[in-house]
Amino acid sequence: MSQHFQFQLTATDGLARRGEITMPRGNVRTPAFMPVGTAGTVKAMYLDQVRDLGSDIILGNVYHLMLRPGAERVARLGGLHEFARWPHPILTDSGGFQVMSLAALRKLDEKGVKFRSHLDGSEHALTPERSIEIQGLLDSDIQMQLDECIRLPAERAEIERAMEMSLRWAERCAVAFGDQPGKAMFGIVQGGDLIDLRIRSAERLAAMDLKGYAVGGLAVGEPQAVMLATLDETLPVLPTKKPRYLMGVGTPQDILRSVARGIDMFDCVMPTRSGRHGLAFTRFGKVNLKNARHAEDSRPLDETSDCPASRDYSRAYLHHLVRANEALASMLLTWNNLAYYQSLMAGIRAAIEGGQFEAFAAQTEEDWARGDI
Ligand code: PRF
Repeated sequence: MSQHFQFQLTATDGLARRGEITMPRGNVRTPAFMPVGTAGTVKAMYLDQVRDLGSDIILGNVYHLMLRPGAERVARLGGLHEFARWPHPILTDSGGFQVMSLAALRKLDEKGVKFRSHLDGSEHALTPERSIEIQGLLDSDIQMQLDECIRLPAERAEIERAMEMSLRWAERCAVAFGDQPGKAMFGIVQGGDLIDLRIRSAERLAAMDLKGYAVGGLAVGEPQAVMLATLDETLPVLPTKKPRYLMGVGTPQDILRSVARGIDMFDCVMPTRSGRHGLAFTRFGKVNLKNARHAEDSRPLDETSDCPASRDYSRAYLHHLVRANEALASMLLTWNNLAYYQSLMAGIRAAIEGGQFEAFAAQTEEDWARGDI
């Protein structure tokens, strides 16, 4: 632990990096997967379980928390860590991306974004300064700049406009954030699938000397190959000594292939949301427990796992819970999925440390391709 936000690379293997973020609330081992705790809860999980699976940090959302219960209320109740009883690091997303995907009647200009709540239609506004203020009220450890993410495919002029505005918003967020030694504000590279724009965005953010950098605007409709090619061109422009976070990504395969290119941090709703929809991630790929072929399958999802949800319950029982729409179906499958994601990250970190990343990645992809039936 450290009074200052710091990042140290402890090993590299090819372009893959093993590192450690240290900050007052604890350390984050990278490459890291951050479970999504949108509304101050990782849905269907106790945060003690999330921690026990090896999560060093979770993600929270400005958009959801400002609408309900409200950032000022969370602050009066002692901040998000105290409110949710998660004393470890929290990263918060700035809100713009969620406004564009969830809110109604959005109006975006240079000042910021006005929108109506998806909950009750009430009117709200987010500016770069207000987003940072809210992240401060939540007492977030890693705060994200407000940005504008363009879904792909899109026109060059639109991608460029949003990228340039996101750069100006990064400056405003950096000023609003100021000097907070124990915390960090990350900039977000935008630029769609256009390499020259990505490079310009990354260069201008790098020049701001922020404490970390995210790559946004990917996994928004483009093929995986385009996402990976964009990382190939963007990451060399970012400073080696700062953490790099790929926002909203992804599948286990996306994560493995992005780590191979030098990404250090990920967040995604995939393990949690899929868990609530009957889908299990395992070492041998995905298992859709809704499928009738599991109705009398007495095998667990993974008998070799340390996670009770993966090891101790039959597929037949999980199938029954999913079909019966039982709360326990969501709980057990989310638990299994986060256990799988965090064991994948632990495997990745150990492989990089041992200089075996390429072999680990090949074996992992082979196991997924084999399937388990
Ligand atoms: N910006 C922000 N949050 C995000 C994204 C982005 O581009 C994405 C895109 N994959 C997910 N979450 N602020």
